[in-house]
Amino acid sequence: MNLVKFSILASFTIIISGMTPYVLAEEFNVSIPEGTSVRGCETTDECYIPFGVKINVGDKVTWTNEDLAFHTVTSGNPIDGPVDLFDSGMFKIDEKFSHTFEESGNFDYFCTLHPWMQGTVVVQVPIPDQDPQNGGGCLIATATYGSELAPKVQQLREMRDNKLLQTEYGSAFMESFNDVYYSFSPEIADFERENPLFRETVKLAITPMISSLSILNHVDIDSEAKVLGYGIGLILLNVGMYIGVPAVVIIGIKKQIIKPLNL
Ligand SMILES: [Cu+2]
Repeated sequence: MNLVKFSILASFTIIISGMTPYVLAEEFNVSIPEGTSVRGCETTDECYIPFGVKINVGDKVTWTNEDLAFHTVTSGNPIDGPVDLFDSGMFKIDEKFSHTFEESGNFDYFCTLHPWMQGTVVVQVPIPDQDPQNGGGCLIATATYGSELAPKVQQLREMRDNKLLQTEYGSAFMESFNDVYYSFSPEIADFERENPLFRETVKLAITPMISSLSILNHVDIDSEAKVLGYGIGLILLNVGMYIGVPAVVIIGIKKQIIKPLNL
């Protein structure tokens, strides 16, 4: 029963969403150049180089102290003070400090010893690859249908790129969806590869959903209201298919079993 619930939940999420590419975590380097312990670097934003880095959720930033003085890399800003996210403490020449960013957002940091030293890390949810040649495939759908080139997977990708990502609601949805999806899809995809029975279960579970999504490929979605309307419509349709129909069947079976007992 748990497996069934799990499959339904998993398939729901995939389907409604489309697909998410799997992006490997990267490391970004920031240097603390020589001379930053004296004011001046802040006028050219060169106390941390680069003073701003843009990364994806899951990426790591490594700071290297290339100055002769001690410095810190402390989340927060000199006006409001440190924020409890990361803090290198004092580190000296050639020492490194790393932090992996697990959430999206803008994170300012500064040096507590030299408050003019400020930098920022912008962490974003990975944006799906728009290149159809190597557009990221949904991990689960790909594992389920065996290949990124399988028609069902292609269908999901097209829907994501041509419909969802063209609208604000759609993009916003994909962004929050990616946050959740990333947290479990690699495990499910791996499990599917090792377990053919599970793969068949997922396939059985998600096929009706993907088919219902194909409606989107045949309608014009040119406004925010429409994407919202079709989105809600599809969710309701799927709730009906996946919860309504089984519920009716189960209630029916229960009645049949209970009736004789009542006699
Ligand atoms: Cu410093």
